[in-house]
Amino acid sequence: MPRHAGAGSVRAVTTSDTPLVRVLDATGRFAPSDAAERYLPLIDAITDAELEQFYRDMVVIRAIDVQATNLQRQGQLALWPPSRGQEAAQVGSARAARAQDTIFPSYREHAVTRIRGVDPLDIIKLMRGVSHGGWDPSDPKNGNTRLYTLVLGSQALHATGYAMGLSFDGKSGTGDVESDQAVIVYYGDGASSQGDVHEAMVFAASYQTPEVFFLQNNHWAISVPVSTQSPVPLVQRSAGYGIPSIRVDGNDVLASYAVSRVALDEARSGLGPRAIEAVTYRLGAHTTSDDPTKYRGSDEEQSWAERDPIIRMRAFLEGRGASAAFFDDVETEGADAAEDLRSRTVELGPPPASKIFDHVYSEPHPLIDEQRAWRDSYEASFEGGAK
Ligand SMILES: Cc1ncc(C[n+]2csc(CCOP(=O)(O)OP(=O)(O)O)c2C)c(N)n1
Ligand SMILES: [Mg+2]
Repeated sequence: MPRHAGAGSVRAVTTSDTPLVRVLDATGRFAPSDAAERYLPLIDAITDAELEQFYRDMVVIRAIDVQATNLQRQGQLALWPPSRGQEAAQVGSARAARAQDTIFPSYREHAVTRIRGVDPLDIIKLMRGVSHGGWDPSDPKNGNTRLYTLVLGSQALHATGYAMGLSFDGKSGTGDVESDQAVIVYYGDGASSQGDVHEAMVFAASYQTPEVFFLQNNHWAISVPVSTQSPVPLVQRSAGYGIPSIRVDGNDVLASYAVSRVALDEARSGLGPRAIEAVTYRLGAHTTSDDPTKYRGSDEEQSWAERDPIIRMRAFLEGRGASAAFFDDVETEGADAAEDLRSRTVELGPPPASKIFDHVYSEPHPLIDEQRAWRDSYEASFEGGAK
């Protein structure tokens, strides 16, 4: 039983009577649960190329994630929040989103952001402290991906406000699935206890926003287990606001894709918000500043390692006859992406000191101009410039 400072006892979350959408079992066998029934036509329509893409996405982002973790350990980054273990939840939902949709991530959605077109180096810049935001959300190459948000749950309010705007502007609910827009917001089990998330759900339900709340229940909010957050499955929280809510095996990329696709298309068509609880697990540390051995046991980690989403999908693809050459090719792509990220990271260097004055105000400001001029003259007072 995990230890937790502050809680009298760790309660078990009652989950046995909550339907769970699952398509692949832990061994990669096609074994749909009862709750998966309505999604089977959609699953059947997934092409071989798409199946392989899901697997490729998961393997490549894991290689990038492991590389970034190593780069932090080697002093190249201030911090890294690993996504290892959560690839299926992220890849399935991100591949389900349509190009016109807007993504509001938390801070661990490395697979989501990459699928939308964000360069992982932009996340590195954020975690290295050389960029304030990481990327430009208005640049079309970033696929309508808003910035990472470290203030837990605040992105849910941003997403709901944005989704309300889509409705007001007639950019959603017209009946054209190819152009109607929807919003998907990512948050964690810990964030699900934040007031911001609840307020966002109240407004979403009141205004029937074109929005999907995508909760990755990775079982931990740093050292606090999900059983301390709630004695009932978290999917019941959104349901309590009248938002149709579904629980999915977040380590099953096919199930994650299907529930997200349906939820987003329902939301975009004017049926109102939807919520998904993706049950997954953070296999790594909370961030590189955390030591999970202080609060959870290796038995638990081991039992989830056996449900690794990548191993599961690989077994499924092998069962369908995917070639060894395909898997080799994916491994090579992952290794190349990781190596490319490493070399571009070490080339980044420090930001210019004057950058501290940028973006303090959106307009030029005399006080900032004065401070910048002072700093420039101070630097000039050193022979060869300030160190
Ligand atoms: C408003 C706010 N309170 C506290 C924190 C400190 N904090 C950062 S991450 C975290 C745990 C979040 O857990 P969860 O929502 O489950 O997401 P996960 O890290 O597991 O992906 C906490 C408490 C914060 N960033 N923002
Ligand atoms: Mg969590």
